[in-house]
Amino acid sequence: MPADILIAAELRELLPDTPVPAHTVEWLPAEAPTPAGPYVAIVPLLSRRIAEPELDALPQLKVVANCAVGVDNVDLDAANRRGIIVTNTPEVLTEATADLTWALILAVARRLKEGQVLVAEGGWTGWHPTQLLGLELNGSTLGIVGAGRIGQAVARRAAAFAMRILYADVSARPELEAETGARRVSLTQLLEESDVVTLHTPSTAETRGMFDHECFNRMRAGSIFINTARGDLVDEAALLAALDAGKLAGVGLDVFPQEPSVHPALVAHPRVVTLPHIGSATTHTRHAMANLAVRNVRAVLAGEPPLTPVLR
Ligand code: 8YV
Repeated sequence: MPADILIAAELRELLPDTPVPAHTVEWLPAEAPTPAGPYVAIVPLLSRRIAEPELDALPQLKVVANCAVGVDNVDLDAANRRGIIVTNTPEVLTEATADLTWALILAVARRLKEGQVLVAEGGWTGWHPTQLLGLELNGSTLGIVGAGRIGQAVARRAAAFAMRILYADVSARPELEAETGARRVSLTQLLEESDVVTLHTPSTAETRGMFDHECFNRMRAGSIFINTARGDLVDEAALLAALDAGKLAGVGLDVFPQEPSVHPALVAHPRVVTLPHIGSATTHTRHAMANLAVRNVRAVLAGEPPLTPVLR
């Protein structure tokens, strides 16, 4: 049977040989363009753009099962116009991404990159009472921009560090407030009062570039900025300016506007921790993401409702 399903080749080792019974898979290498043909389903990674030209070339397509919670690589309106279902992989990656956010918060607050370099390069001459002093999280304020699933999971972990929690979101989260004491405030108040600001909003036409000069100017002197959401939420020039001006004590980034390229000034900066987009990179979570994407394909092809549709 000719292949009728396209799946990103990088997912092959996470999936069974025949992930969708009665269908044949063409494993699509990262560097290969999206082919034209009578394929009925595609499981792309975030790195593959699925927009008008790709959809025009796939006239039989029923479902785009993105293997990511973010769907900024998919033109949702173009899919919608053609009646193509788009699904994503929420829930399964929430805890892993929240963990990684905390890895960055801790690494930046306690200056791990500088400490590691000091030891590795032989510059450590001994214990010193004012060496590498960082931010005491206990009693500090954590500002969560975007209190969706991941933002909320980050907030729940803050209780263990006795942090005061603020969040800015279009929706109130009464359950989160009851559970963690988090308080909903405006973005402006959050920026002015937080010692650590962490981004958890999706990348949309409304949020792209939202973190600009004005936002960084409003942040407290000596605060910390963390982004495990999407690189294009941040105006990188504004971020670099805030670092140069000494406004930010440190920055932790897992995502960048032009991945996999990372601005050399960020890589070189002693107070900036840069990671290669590994928020969801645990064995458990990556298996769960790949399997959820494929279960969405199976459901749609069987004429059932998808498990995790992206609603427009
Ligand atoms: C993925 C992510 O690792 O799910 C997302 O939106 O950013 C990450 O969890 C990556 O996008 C896989 O395609």
